[in-house]
Amino acid sequence: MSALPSLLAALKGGDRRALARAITLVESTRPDHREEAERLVEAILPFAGGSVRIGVSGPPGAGKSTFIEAFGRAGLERGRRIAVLALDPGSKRGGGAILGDKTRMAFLASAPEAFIRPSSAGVIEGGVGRRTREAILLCEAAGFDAVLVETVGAGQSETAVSEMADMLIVILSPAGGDELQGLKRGILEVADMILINKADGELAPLARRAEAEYRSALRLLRPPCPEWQVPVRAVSALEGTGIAAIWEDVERFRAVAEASNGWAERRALQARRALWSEIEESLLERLRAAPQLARRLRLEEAEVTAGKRSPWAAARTLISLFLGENPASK
Ligand SMILES: Nc1nc2c(ncn2[C@@H]2O[C@H](COP(=O)(O)OP(=O)(O)OP(=O)(O)O)[C@@H](O)[C@H]2O)c(=O)[nH]1
Ligand SMILES: [Mg+2]
Repeated sequence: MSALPSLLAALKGGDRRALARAITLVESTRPDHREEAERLVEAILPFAGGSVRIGVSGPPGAGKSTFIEAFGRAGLERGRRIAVLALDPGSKRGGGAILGDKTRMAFLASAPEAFIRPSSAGVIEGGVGRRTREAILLCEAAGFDAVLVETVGAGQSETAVSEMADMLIVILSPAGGDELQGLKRGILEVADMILINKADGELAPLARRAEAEYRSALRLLRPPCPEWQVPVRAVSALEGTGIAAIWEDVERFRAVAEASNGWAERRALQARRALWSEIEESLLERLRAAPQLARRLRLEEAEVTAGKRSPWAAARTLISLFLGENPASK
């Protein structure tokens, strides 16, 4: 009765509707879906891995979607098949942001060689979906050779996206001179490439100045990949200036990272980290939902809150109970 074999065949054939269905299945939290999704992901693993995974992060409104539209278009012209996973926490506001992205990426949305998937707010945590990693694998199995993941850089999300991307492109707008301070430092540390967008019209001189500023700021930071000098470029996503050339940077980055084995190492490290975060999240989920623990969980929590019991001891008791051990015998 399972529809899995036909879904798998359609997916491998590059069918975009099958890909959309597969991602929905993988994002589903229903236990029966989960089991099927896991089997699907296992089955496509041998066909995945063949793309360049590009994270596109940056502050709200910097022009990430506009960049992806222009960059994706340039990629299609180079014969690439482009998949876009847009993880917009703004979509919490309703369907607005998703519709916005569809219009901002109008060309890609209608191109037969492209696939766009805006993820709903429900599956997004910290700007990155819990199942984005699997969604990337599905895109690869469907034959997409560049997967672009858009996420708002709001603290942790750029690190989360750098956990699944081969290359992280950070998009900044020229206006915020004080962007350099505080907040954005984290983003600069994980960036493999920095683009100062909106280098057009009145903003062009500002963009050039920001370009020089970021370049010198970067000299004080250790690059994420030692062999790679992080490029800083002023571009205009709206007018397309400097956008097509970014594909050369991507290819150069790949060549450098592959030569030093950094490419494979990064992916291996990411897979290992994904395993551990999966273990952590699943264990916690099961512990929180364990019926035999429910009453005791509330009790211990109340005692800890009231300062009558240490969190340390309470956690140990709860974990022992969860594992079916006798908490008294420690
Ligand atoms: N002048 C100029 N405006 C741009 C450029 N790129 C984007 N914009 C404008 O900036 C605004 C935000 O662009 P988006 O592409 O939606 O930015 P975003 O970073 O995806 O925004 P969020 O996803 O909401 O965080 C829009 O009004 C764009 O038209 C550019 O290169 N030059
Ligand atoms: Mg956007």
